[in-house]
Amino acid sequence: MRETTPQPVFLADYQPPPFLVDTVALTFRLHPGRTQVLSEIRFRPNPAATPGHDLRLDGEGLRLLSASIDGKSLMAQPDATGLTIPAADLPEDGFLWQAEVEIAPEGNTALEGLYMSGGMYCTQCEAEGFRKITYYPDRPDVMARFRVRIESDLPVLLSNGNPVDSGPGWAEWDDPHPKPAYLFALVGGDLVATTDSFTTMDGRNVTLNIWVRHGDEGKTAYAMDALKRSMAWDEQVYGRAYDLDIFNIVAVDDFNMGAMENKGLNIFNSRYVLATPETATDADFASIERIIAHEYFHNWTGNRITCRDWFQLSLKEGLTVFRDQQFMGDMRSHAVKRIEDVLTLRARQFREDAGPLAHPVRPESYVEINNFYTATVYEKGAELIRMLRLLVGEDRYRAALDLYFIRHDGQACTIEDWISVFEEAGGRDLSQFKRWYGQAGTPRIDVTEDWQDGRYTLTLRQHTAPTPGQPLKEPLLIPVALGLMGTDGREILPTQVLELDSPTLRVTFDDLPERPVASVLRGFSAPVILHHKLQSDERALLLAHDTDPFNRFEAGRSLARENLHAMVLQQTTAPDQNFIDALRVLLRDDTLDPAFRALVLRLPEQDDLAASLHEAGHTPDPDMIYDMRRAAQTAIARALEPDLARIAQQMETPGPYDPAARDAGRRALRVQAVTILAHADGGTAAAALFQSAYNMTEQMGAWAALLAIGAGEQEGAEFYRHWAQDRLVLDKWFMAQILHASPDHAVPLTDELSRHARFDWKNPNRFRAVIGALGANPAGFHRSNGTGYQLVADWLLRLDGVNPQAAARNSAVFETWRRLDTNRQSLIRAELQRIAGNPGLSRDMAEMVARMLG
Ligand code: 0A1
Ligand code: ZN
Repeated sequence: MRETTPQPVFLADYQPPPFLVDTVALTFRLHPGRTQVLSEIRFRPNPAATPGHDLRLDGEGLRLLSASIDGKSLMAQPDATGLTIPAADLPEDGFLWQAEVEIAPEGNTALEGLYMSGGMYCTQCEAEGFRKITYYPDRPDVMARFRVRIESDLPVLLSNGNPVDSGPGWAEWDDPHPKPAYLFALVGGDLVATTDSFTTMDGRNVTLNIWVRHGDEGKTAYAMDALKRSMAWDEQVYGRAYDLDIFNIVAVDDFNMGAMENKGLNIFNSRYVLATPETATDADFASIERIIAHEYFHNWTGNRITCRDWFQLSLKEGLTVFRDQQFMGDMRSHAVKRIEDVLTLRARQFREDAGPLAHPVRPESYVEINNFYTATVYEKGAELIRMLRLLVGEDRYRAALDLYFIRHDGQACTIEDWISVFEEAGGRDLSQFKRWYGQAGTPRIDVTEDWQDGRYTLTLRQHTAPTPGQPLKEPLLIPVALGLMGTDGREILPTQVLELDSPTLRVTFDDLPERPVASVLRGFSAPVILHHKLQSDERALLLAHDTDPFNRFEAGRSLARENLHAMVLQQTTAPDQNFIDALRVLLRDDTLDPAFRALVLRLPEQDDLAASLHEAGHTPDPDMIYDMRRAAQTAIARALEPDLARIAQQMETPGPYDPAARDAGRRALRVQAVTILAHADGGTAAAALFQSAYNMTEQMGAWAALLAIGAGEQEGAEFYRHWAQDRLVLDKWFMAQILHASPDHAVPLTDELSRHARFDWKNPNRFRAVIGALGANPAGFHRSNGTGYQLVADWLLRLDGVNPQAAARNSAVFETWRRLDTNRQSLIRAELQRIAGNPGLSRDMAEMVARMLG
């Protein structure tokens, strides 16, 4: 709870730690209300810091029982955030700190530090949770060797590193790799493991365990398979092998984020581990594969090489996201993966960059670091690495990474260290590129064309609008991949990469036989908003023939967006015939990957339309967007009914269920076809699919299609009866109803479901499935009477009292408020002010609402 106004931390104020830690020995005597933590920490003065500092240790919510230095007991007086030992009391050459503290994991609802979930002990220490376990210099640039003893009657006791020994009621672990405290982990519980093994390229035999609650052991096979593929991939592609004898993964039900890369002991939100064909959708399987890989890849990019301070968070997160994207592309389809990644980037990161929460990939200040685990740090950070690779080429990218691993292994690094290896291995100056890390906002590129006497000229202009705290923007170095297509659909010029490094760039092409159609920003070569006016027949040409699969998709998407904009602005009730014709051609092209067809067939989401209308200078009206999107679906459904029905038949997968890309793509197209078809056939095909489905993908997809046309009540009841005992499937039951509720029904339904006996609001997954789902239903949430805003604000305040981090994350539903009409703006402002004025507000939430109110 807030007692004084929290002070921001600034990147510019970084100072090296005055003391380093060589070894840490911890003993845990686990008890729900009174866990004792004994620590023995060997400190020595940091030669890189000025001498004579006091020793400052972080510590929050700890009951200090005793403390000593070199065996001499101390009367330390902790304050609210830690304790200080005066320099005069510290031996000059180093010393042993010993302390005993008591903590209460059962009362820890914030899920940070040591807490309990379903009778099991677990930890979450990133970013600053270790200070809730014991007194320590809780900062990533202090790296130490940890040895841990756990005492408890629970059968499974785990920590980082390799097991040393164990007996009845105790276990000891030793981690030979120095690590920051945020990578510490401990688990104690009555768990069951799926066990396998992996032999590394340097011959190390590694035991792999996935630990789950009894009863869940049949749901771990896919996660284990993904883990082994991740380990092999990192060896093949990056030359990185695993470095311990054991790798443990534990699934917990109460977890604020997706998962955590603790050294040798990854802790996962159970939704990213547990899956069977009957309980998990293809999207769930893909998330499991990606997140298992992501956490595993952190072993090198995050753990062996970590961050100097939390401003450098993207050093590990942007890079690890980029690596998991590469892995998923290799496992599945690069084309489809790229499209999906760009859709996520636009939906989450462009949205963040366009509003009051915009911040650079490397922020310059923060109040609460947990508020900066954002799409910008993660997804935009990954885009910066993708651009670097494009700018230096694949071979030099690999050379730069080799250099990074050799030079910085065991260190806590900065973005400067990262850029330097690219400058050296890439052989070029990247000082202008580095601006991407410091400048917030999504650049806009305007493309204009000129065609005269066989000479074709393209002009590119870049502009970045001001963002909070950054009124002036400098030109960035933007790689723009470009190709030219002839009107007969053949490629005239294969892809080349232009470097737009000033406000304007002009390129000319001579001796062309005809005016070409330019395919700009192929592969989405930079995270920018592209404005390139084309005629709809030119877009149709790119949709049909572009050699770049991303731009093929993009041409279809632009056509869809332009049609929907026209419908919203002119209030016409149907899209153009040529758009529908283009969709028909695509639907009938059986040479195309079904997953690709499913993506093109999907209309831009309501939030995408609101953002693009706003970008074009309009005030988006959520109700109108909802109505017009539905009208477009109906027009498409009527026009393409026979084709959609044929696809729904043709894309049947015979089973047994295979989560791999081929069948997943067929299911995606089938569900998409049935979803659109529901707008013409009243849901007949969807209801039939619901009944015949042998997997969760089709069952959920069919039910969602029914919900979206106001049907599906009976199916919902059936779904509940069947799945009420499966907590992850129950999340889907809550979420789907709210997500697809009609605009006037969404708020009352959310209110009703928030009173449901199974709405366990302290569980972050369940909270997101109910309150979060309302925020993801734009026309429902933005009801013009403000009831959606009130309901969400009430719940955020309630959650803030028990789990500030989760509450603050969920508060970002309000981030788009300034693009709305004045009525909605004043309703939201009032709610944000109501939250801000709450006396016991957490630091997390206080920072979020202050930034949103600007
Ligand atoms: N490093 C993890 C994400 C993570 C961050 C913070 C957490 O708790 C505050 C938990 C997990 C990852 O990138 O997967
Ligand atoms: Zn990560």
